[in-house]
Amino acid sequence: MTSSSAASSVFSALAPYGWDEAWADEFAPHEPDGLLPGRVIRVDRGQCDVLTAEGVVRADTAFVTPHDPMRVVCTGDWVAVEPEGSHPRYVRTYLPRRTAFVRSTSSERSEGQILAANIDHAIVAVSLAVELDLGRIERFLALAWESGAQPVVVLTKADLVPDAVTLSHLVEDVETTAPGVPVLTVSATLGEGLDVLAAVVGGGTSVLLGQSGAGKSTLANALLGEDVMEVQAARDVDGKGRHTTTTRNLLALPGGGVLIDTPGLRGVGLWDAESGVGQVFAEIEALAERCRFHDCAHESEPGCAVLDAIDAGELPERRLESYRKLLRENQRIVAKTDARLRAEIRKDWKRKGAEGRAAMDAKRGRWR
Ligand SMILES: Nc1nc2c(ncn2[C@@H]2O[C@H](COP(=O)(O)OP(=O)(O)OP(=O)(O)O)[C@@H](O)[C@H]2O)c(=O)[nH]1
Ligand SMILES: [Mg+2]
Ligand SMILES: [Zn+2]
Repeated sequence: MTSSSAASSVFSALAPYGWDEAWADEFAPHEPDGLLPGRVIRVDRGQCDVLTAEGVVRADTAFVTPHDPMRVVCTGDWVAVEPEGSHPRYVRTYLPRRTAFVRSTSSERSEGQILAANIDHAIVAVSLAVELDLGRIERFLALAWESGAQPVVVLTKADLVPDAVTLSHLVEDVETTAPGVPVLTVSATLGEGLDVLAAVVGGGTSVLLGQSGAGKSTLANALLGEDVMEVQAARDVDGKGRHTTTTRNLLALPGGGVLIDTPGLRGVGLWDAESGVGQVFAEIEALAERCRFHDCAHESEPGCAVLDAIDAGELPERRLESYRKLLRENQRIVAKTDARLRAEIRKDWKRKGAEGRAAMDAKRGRWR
């Protein structure tokens, strides 16, 4: 095969998984070494499945698994893998990430864990079958904004909400909690709202995030049009069941777009997410610009526009409390982690993310 026809066969094999000119350029320096480009579709202990032009390759990640958990290859990464014939086949490197969803493994420790890389949409699935926890949604959204992807909230199991008025109030509550974030309502059971969701995930890579039992895998199957992901046994609507999905899996959708399903998260700790927190509470940050004092803490200062808004009933007090709580938690984590390490980890994807998004916006006039 000539090198140009090899390149075009790589392109046609990988394009459904998100390969583009920019990734090809990024990969070019590895070509002379005979390495193959591919996307990580799933990772488990020391091994991963990489989708390449030769099909799915089982590869060893020892080369790219240093002690730093943030440097571990993760689902959604584009990697350079060794050619056929080497045993084992190692992943030699991963290409600089455009975006990444990172959380702290717990609020006590300051270790970051990457849940998905190179995502365009971070979809937070929230079950309407249980009481809404707005604070948890805000926490997910802070990390979603921080990832560099566009956050989207999907309210699932709408069929379990008794009536339309209740449903519209729930949607409203979430909308005021998520400025700048599209809020979709779906019922996989009734097949409602799926077309809107399909349109969102039809471009780029989306990751489904949220608690166990939120209905992520059910949505993945609905979007795929076939049952690929295992779904929790019926009648478990309280979200406390066992985790059904245990690995993160990347799937190419028939109508275009790529979806990453993830195991449910009981909780997500913030990890270096100050700007993400700011975006979740955009209306508070906008009000704060109008406070009399630049360093206003919105506690009892005169001329505080934030407190005025609360008094006027325009800003729920809960929002201000939640904002403070998340900022404090974030500061605690930041104080415990190495600033140089954080900067280094972020460097690539902050730059790539901006470039990638600009390219995408230009390509298809985005709705963000
Ligand atoms: N009534 C109703 N039930 C749903 C709907 N979507 C999902 N469910 C049910 O909710 C339960 C959990 O769904 P899953 O898709 O397994 O949830 P998950 O978020 O993937 O859970 P984990 O993999 O554990 O994180 C299953 O019993 C589904 O049948 C819906 O639209 N309506
Ligand atoms: Mg699942
Ligand atoms: Zn103020």
